Amino acid sequence: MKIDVLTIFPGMITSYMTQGMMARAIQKGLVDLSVTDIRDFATDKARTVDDYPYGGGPGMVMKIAPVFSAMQSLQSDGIKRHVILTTPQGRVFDQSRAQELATQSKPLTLICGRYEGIDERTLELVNEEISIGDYVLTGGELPALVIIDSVVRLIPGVLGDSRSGMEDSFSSGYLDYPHYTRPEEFQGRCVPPVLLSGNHKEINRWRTKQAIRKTLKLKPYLINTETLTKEEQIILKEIKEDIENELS
Ligand code: 4GM
Repeated sequence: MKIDVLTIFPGMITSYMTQGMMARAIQKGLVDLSVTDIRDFATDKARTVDDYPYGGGPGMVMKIAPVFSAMQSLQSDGIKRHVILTTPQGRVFDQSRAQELATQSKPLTLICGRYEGIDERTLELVNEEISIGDYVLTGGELPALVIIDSVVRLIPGVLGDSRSGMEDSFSSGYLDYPHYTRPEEFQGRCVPPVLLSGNHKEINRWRTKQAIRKTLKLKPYLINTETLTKEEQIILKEIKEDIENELS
């Protein structure tokens, strides 16, 4: 997957992308990342990328010209891109949008804004505004990295042969089931016995039940009762009975 990032802080992007799974994905050739410093496209001696807002008010606004030139330079290869601007105004990002971005064929371009905002006319270059949540940050770099990380881990081969992000628990629509590793007992706290049973059918059922139970408790809006499998419906009924029994 080809990913371009436009930013005035390229080091923020490269420092994250040269560690761990992201670095591995790049080494394996599964991700072709290029980071463009918007400041390289400023035309004055001071390499200015921001200016005062028309109409007055506090703060600075990111200028359109350097962003336009940086995009033009990218687009010189003639390849159509899916251009994302990370802003608080955008649709809030989630796992299903990550999946869609991971499976679409166009290269991804992420533009990171800074200052109080970006000149509105820059939106002409943008296919989609994405927000990572309803809060304001000093720049779009962290949101861009959040989006890239969540998309890259879904590319087949990134997580390794035995795991697939497309199959991970959140993709099933539920929160993850609880995990345990050695020791079997830590200062009186034991691992649930079913996990030591070696009975994989029972283990899978227990995990599904735990995942549904946790989701029902913490994020009930994630459960779509219309798309549950027969087995999930039975488990959900069981959970509701368990909860009632616990209350009485
Ligand atoms: C305004 C316009 C994204 C501000 C463009 C960016 C929060 C998010 C910025 C921008 C941001 C978010 C920078 N703050 N919730 N600040 O995803 O890039």
